[in-house]
Amino acid sequence: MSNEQRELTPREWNRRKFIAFGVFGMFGAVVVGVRQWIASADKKDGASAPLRAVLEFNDRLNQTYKSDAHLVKEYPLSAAAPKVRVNGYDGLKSPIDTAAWTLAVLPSGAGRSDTLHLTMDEIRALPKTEIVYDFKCIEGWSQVSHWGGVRFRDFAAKYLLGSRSGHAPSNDRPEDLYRYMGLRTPDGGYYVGIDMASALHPQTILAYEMNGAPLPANQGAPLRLIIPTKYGVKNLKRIGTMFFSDERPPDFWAERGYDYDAGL
Ligand SMILES: Nc1nc2c(c(=O)[nH]1)N[C@H]1C(S)=C(S)[C@@H](COP(=O)(O)O)O[C@H]1N2
Ligand SMILES: [Mo]
Repeated sequence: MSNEQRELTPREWNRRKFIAFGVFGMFGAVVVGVRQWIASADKKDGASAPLRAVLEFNDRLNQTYKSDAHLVKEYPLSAAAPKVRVNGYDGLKSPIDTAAWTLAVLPSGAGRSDTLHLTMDEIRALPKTEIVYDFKCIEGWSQVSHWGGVRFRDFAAKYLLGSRSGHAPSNDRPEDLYRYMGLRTPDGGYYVGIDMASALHPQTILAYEMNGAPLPANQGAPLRLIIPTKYGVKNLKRIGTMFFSDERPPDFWAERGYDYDAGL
């Protein structure tokens, strides 16, 4: 009979139980100790110092992912789906007269005290960019799709939006930026908040074309947000109003329990 198959004597059993409970007990003591350390540590911004350190680490990681250096993968035109899925009709339920539409930009920061009303002609006059990328919905589907429009950063530089100073905004001067951009549909039926670093990311665009043609109504005509660094929920269709603030703008899906950032 080999050693492994031999039955253990009661003494050997006891010895094993003793070791097992000893290891278990030590593990438990470590868990309790760490919990007490976290609970007794000084608080910083409402969280104990050890937890705050973890949050700050996550924040730095997040900022790195949002930086200009981190680009979402792009695809050749041939990879774009000819028929793009439609998902989400909130804020799109009434008909839209795209000829009469204007984008309202609420006042914020130095230099502007009036609401700006921009026409599609003014927006189309800005440098045009295109992107083909894998659009991802939080519900679990994704699709390579092709969008055209103006980079948000070019738009913001032209109209001097999002900065406190009233100068062109830049991720190189985060202290001069409002923390968020808020967007909502003309009827207020759908609304999102976007952190400024992500809004100013080089792949974020105010899109007016899909597959080389003007946006269809159910895909956000005349103007929608395309923000490849975030899930579909943040890609608001049919933008009516834009504003900038340090407080988190109301966000339709965050109010319904989804992650506010919805970053990828
Ligand atoms: N106005 C508006 N924008 C919206 C939504 C919506 O319900 N209303 N749904 C969002 C969600 S969850 C997704 S996945 C994308 C879908 O974009 P698509 O219809 O062009 O595929 O739009 C986003 N933007
Ligand atoms: Mo979605």
